[in-house]
Amino acid sequence: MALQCGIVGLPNVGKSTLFNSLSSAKAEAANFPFCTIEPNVGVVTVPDKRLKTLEQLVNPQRVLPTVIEFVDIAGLVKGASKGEGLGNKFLANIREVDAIIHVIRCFEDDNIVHVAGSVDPIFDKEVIDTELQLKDLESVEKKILRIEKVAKSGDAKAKKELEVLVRFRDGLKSGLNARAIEIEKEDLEIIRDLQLLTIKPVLYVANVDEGSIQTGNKYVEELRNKVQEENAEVIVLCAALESQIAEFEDPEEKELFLSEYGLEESGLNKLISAAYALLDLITYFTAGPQEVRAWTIKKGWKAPQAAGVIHTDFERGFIKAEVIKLADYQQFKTEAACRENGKIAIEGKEYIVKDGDIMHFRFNV
Ligand SMILES: Nc1nc2c(ncn2[C@@H]2O[C@H](COP(=O)(O)OP(=O)(O)O)[C@@H](O)[C@H]2O)c(=O)[nH]1
Ligand SMILES: [Mg+2]
Repeated sequence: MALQCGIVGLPNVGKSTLFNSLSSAKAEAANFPFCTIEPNVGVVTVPDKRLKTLEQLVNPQRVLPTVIEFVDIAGLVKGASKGEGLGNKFLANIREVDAIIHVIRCFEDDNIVHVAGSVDPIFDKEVIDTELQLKDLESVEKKILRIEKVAKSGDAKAKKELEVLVRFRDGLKSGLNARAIEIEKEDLEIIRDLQLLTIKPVLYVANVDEGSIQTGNKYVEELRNKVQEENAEVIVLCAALESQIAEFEDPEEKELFLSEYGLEESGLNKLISAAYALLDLITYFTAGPQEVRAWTIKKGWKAPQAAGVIHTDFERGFIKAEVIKLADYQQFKTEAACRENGKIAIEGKEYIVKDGDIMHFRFNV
């Protein structure tokens, strides 16, 4: 279940540089079939220190991390919602992704043309936001036209729908992203079919110059202040530097290089982890002599659904799950020792899988 994050932003802000660093970053675990699926779609392993811990305990033949996909979505310019610059195609690309990574230029470089003439993160953000909002507005207004008549005839359900839609129309018109418009959870159904672009979770990447990765700069501050109202995260990195970091194969050399810049981990790692959290994803593990493996599920999933990620048979024929906590595995070292010490919990269909659980499913088909 690889979820996709779409990288969006104005031209020349560093999207492709970032995307290329993500796709050329050496996979953290050996044997991982790392690849670029299409020229603009890359599969990225999710860095997870717990895999190393498990590998040392279990000593398996192979280790498989979990992945997410990144899509380099080019071509978003002012007027995209009206079809400018291949606008519709790229807006359609955004519709398909699960979350948005909005790259904003926060570096100065006279050699690199800024589409609007000067570096201005808030302006840039608003150009993109506006295009997406206009497209959403179009979808909302279409649906309003469809149900208005029914609502006016007194149909209670249609009336309620209309009320919610009008709230979205007015919000979007006033420059709000759909995600910032308050709505009752049960009313989300009303707009689900519209697949609004600005309701997707978002995080911002402030692409800064090398000198500002630790301290940030005035552009980053502006951006941070601005996105506070959306409760969104801002990841500060230097895309140009990331593409160098991504080239290191030797982890020690890489660490040394990072420490020269006062960094503990690469910006890419930070970005991948943040994207994972943004998507509301958690990881559980399976561990055996053949394979230690990380699996991605949504927060809140119950055991059978989680088992279904491995194989649909596991879900259909689910009987029970044996669960070990990583801390217990670390303390007792082996599965057998965990069992002897009562550290394997037997859980049923209602068990909600927790981040970091080590799972063993029993099933019958
Ligand atoms: N100085 C500097 N230049 C960058 C950085 N990131 C990207 N660039 C340059 O900006 C130009 C546009 O980058 P690109 O990734 O193609 O932008 P895109 O249009 O958003 O995909 C290229 O010449 C990059 O080398 C950065 O962090 N610092
Ligand atoms: Mg590009």
